[in-house]
Amino acid sequence: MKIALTKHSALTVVDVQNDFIPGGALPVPEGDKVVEPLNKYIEMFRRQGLPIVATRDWHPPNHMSFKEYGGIWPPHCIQNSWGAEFHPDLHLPRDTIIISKATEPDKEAYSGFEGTDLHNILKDKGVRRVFVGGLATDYCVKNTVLDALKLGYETILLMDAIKGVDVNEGDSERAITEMITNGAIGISMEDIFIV
Ligand code: VGL
Ligand code: ZN
Repeated sequence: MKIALTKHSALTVVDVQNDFIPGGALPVPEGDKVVEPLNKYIEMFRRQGLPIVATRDWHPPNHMSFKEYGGIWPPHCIQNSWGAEFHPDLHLPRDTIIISKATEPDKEAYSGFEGTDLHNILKDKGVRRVFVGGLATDYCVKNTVLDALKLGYETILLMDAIKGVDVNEGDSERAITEMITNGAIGISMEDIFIV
């Protein structure tokens, strides 16, 4: 599957934060493995002068997704903590558009579009095609991709730059199937060509 990096393209790097990396509070198995391929995608988009977005889970200390507040997760990605920082090896350019989500105590938001300005920002830049990679395949990547599709973006899933939590065995595989069924196009680095 070949896919063009058109001038209407943008990269979205989802939640590559310390807490989602082995050693963090909510580690995604092999989560660190997405950093190297994502750096290559980042460089590809940067060279073409295309927008790069990085979403981040940005929870208050009393967020409803945390176990002690009735949720299912250990506390993670608390605003301004080490765990909420982007992985130190992720080479985000200075002008990266940072999107903080799930910032309110009583609202969960797995998607980078939910309760944020992301759609408006991309629309203003004339973006029609979004390339999505990062963490976690079965939560924030999935919800971001499904929202992008609903909003009418051509949505490209970067198969070589995603990892899932797999709370239940097979969750990531099922998430990939769901994204593809809904219209996402799964590609790898070598499928991209520059026009
Ligand atoms: C995520 C679980 C809880 C994610 C965020 O970024 O996929 N997963 N909060
Ligand atoms: Zn979270």
